[in-house]
Amino acid sequence: MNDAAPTIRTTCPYCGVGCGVIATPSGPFSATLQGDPHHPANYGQLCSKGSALGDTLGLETRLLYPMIGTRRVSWDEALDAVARGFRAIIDAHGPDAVAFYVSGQLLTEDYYVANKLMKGFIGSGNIDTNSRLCMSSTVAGQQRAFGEDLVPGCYEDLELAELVVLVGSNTAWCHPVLFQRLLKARRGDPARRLVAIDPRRTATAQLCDLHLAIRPGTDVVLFNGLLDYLRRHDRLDFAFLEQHTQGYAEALRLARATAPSLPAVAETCGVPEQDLATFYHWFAVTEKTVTAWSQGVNQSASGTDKVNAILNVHLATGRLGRPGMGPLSLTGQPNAMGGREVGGLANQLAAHIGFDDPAGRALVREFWQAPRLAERPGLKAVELFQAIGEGRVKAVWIMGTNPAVSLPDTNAVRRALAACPWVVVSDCEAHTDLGPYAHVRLPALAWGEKDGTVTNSERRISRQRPFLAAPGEARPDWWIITQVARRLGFREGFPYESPQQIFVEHARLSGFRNRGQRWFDISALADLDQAGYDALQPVQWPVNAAHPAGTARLFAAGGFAFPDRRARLVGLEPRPAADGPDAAYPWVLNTGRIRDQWHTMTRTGKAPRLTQHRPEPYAELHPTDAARLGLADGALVRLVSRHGEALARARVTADQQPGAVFMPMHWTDQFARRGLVNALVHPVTDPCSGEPDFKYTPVRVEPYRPAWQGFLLTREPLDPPDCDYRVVVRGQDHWLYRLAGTRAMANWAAYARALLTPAARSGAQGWGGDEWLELVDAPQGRYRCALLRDGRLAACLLVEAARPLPAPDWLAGLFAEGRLDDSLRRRLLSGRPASPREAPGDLVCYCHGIGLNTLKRAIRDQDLRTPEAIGAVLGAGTQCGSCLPELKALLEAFSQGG
Ligand SMILES: Nc1nc2c(c(=O)[nH]1)N[C@H]1C(S)=C(S)[C@@H](COP(=O)(O)OP(=O)(O)OC[C@H]3O[C@@H](n4cnc5c(=O)[nH]c(N)nc54)[C@H](O)[C@@H]3O)O[C@H]1N2
Ligand SMILES: Nc1nc2c(c(=O)[nH]1)N[C@H]1C(S)=C(S)[C@@H](COP(=O)(O)OP(=O)(O)OC[C@H]3O[C@@H](n4cnc5c(=O)[nH]c(N)nc54)[C@H](O)[C@@H]3O)O[C@H]1N2
Ligand code: SF4
Ligand SMILES: [Mo]
Repeated sequence: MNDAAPTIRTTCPYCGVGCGVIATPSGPFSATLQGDPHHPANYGQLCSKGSALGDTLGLETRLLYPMIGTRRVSWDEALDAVARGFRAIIDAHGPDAVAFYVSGQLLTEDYYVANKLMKGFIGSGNIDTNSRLCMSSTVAGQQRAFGEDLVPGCYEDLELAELVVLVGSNTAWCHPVLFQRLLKARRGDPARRLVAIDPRRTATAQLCDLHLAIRPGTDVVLFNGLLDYLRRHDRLDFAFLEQHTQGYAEALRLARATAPSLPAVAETCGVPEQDLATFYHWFAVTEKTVTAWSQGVNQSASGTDKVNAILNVHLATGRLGRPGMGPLSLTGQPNAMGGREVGGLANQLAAHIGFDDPAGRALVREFWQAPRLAERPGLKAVELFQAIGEGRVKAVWIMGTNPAVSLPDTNAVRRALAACPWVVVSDCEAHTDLGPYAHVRLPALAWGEKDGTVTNSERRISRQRPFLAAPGEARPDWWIITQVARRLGFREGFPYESPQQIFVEHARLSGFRNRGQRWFDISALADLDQAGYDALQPVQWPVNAAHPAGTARLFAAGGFAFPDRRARLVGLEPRPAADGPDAAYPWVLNTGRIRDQWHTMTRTGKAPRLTQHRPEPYAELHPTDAARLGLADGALVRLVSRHGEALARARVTADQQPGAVFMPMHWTDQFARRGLVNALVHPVTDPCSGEPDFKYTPVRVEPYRPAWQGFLLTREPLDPPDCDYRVVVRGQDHWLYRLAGTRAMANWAAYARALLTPAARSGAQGWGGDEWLELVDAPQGRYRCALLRDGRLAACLLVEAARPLPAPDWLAGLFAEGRLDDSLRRRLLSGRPASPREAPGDLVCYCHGIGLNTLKRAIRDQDLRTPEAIGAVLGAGTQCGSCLPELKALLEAFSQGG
């Protein structure tokens, strides 16, 4: 390869940290990637997901051509069909009978065009986004407090703060690079403190100085209690309150009424009074405090109130907008913020202008020359799919998100989609749970191919630049939407030929008749030509005449976005849960993320190293609950709610509280049978934001006792039939299927042959070089086989009715070997290596590929006491740092004699 291969600076497509990535193409469809040392979000660091981006660029599963049903069609035919379908329904039933459902993973330019088309030209407010499931409570809370959806602080504040409070945020797994920055700053100064507020003892909580394992849903009481404590201890900043705010008397009154004392709050929140006192004291005495939060706050029936409870204490202490202090919402998706900038939520219009302001509507109408601007907000995601189910909305175009997986109550969502007369889906992937519901599928460019901007959690706009060729006939989302807009008759409003043209229009709108009423203002970028756009450096908005180089922090001198320039403290009364546990469904189901998977696994599920950390859908339960159910760690469980059911592997851990179950959100029908957590989740939403209550569904947990369990390893993907439970994991050189069934199988040998050598079914001979090793013990319900092809391992199947199976990792490792020698062959059906030392165990350190067993042996044999010592010996934890919490937990377990 050429030494001076060109490098391209771009931005990671995963979380809202927004790390800079440098790509060096190694072919039209491949590249090597590394962290950008000059990007101010990450200064060169990447987490496990970012480091594995290169493994996710493969084209095998991409959607590469427009499809109508199962028929490949030309772009012209597809675009004509999409426009005709929408036009017919609009003409017959009006603009509110159609909708777009878009995504925080679209680029700002894509989002802008989609929003303009729906709200300005089709004339309906019905465009909502998966940010409704993610950031909308924060949007609503920030609007209530500041008058506009604004994040006052920046990442550097996390490093400057002396106290950082992480509320409902598993930062170590979900915003890993930011968490590493935080830990690194703390290493320099042990007096800095970290507090986690989360019902679970997460990887994040394990590295904090204090963890308040609150009862789920009680955050408002906790922060009301803090506000009252600050008043009692004379820590309020009355000068700030008087000069810059409104509503504090009522907020203080309600705080006192609802959270009057430490014992009362400790009781409601279910935390030790001493720990609560420590937290309140630290907060009271530490001016440089940052409170950061994420989905444990937002995704709640009281999400907006939780956000305001946090903003109240920062306003009451005047702690915002100055270095090292302030509230900091951690955004989920790479462009959750950019979507909010363009107004992609159904209850926003455009450019931080809402529907309720007539002057704002007039301004947007004039700027867009909009023939029929929407006059009122559209349907929010959950309502939107309910309206589809009821036939009120008859056409929907879904882009960059998978509502069949990620919305609550997916059984109802899927029924609605099945009955919807016109479903259009723009996606990069050919096989998703949504695909079967689409009448038309449009192939979108993916990360590495697409071109535009994203905005991270600290209001920083960065470029995503293409470094790969566009595969097949895939096209950028903005182009697809523009083409449909023209076919709907709106050519003049949609003249775009490049993302740069869209970006400058968006920048101009942000400054249009903006005399300081709207903080969102990037008018200093409105003159960028193509070269300027291509060279755009990461910059934090506002970027305008007053702040040409961008703005790190807002509000140090007040100036909130209400007409009176004052912020609002919101009086908060904790509301009872809309749907809580009862005798039939006594557990609370909490859901969320794992370290190495991203959402529906369309990309991270392809990278063998990312699938190893948590390879299977699981349900975490407290040991007392497990004992009550007679469940061992690793057994299968069935979860049932009023809305559906799911199967998962039990993980028994005291990190969970009794009465609570945690299940990750990632598994779809593509990767697991009955592993979809949203089949269980209730469609309850926050009354203010419409954000789903993903973390508080009443469920029942039952042991699931299959007639047999097994695993299958193969070199090529297969479709093993007759399983009630089935999970597929992509490994290096192999595919692993974990299987279980409730019906005893009569003849495993026949099953294996039919599956592994299909030719045998027709009576023909198998492959010339095939060799079977087999062990059948019918009375014990045991079956094991291995298929060797030309001496190399091609597949193996191990089944047990009652007894435990060996771990699959040793057998899986043999797929990398050439011809197996006699000693290996002899061991194959045992499933175990001659010496246990050869089995590395579950992967812990992604960067160095180090497994749990390897770590345990090193800790024991070499008496390692600290993560640094482990790092020195094995390298684990020294690169991206994502596994540090697990190393620490492992060391703790050892020091306690585990
Ligand atoms: N690895 C990985 N990283 C990601 C993503 C991913 O898919 N994978 N997705 C990205 C996206 S879009 C998002 S939105 C973010 C989400 O990032 P996070 O919000 O950090 O992640 P979650 O796991 O959804 O939930 C956070 C925590 O909320 C806690 N929680 C539940 N109920 C309550 C409660 O009542 N009060 C409090 N205080 N806490 C509660 C849960 O126990 C959980 O640990 O992650 C982003 N980063
Ligand atoms: N139970 C439970 N459910 C949840 C959550 C939870 O915590 N618990 N969290 C919620 C949150 S915060 C979020 S953000 C959502 C995420 O949920 P989704 O948005 O449904 O998940 P993704 O897998 O990110 O879906 C992205 C889809 O878009 C495609 N795609 C990627 N890039 C592009 C592109 O550039 N253009 C187009 N057209 N398509 C693209 C991918 O192939 C994929 O099919 O899940 C929500 N659902
Ligand atoms: S922290 Fe987020 S943005 Fe940074 S590399 Fe990891 S996933 Fe990408
Ligand atoms: Mo999200």
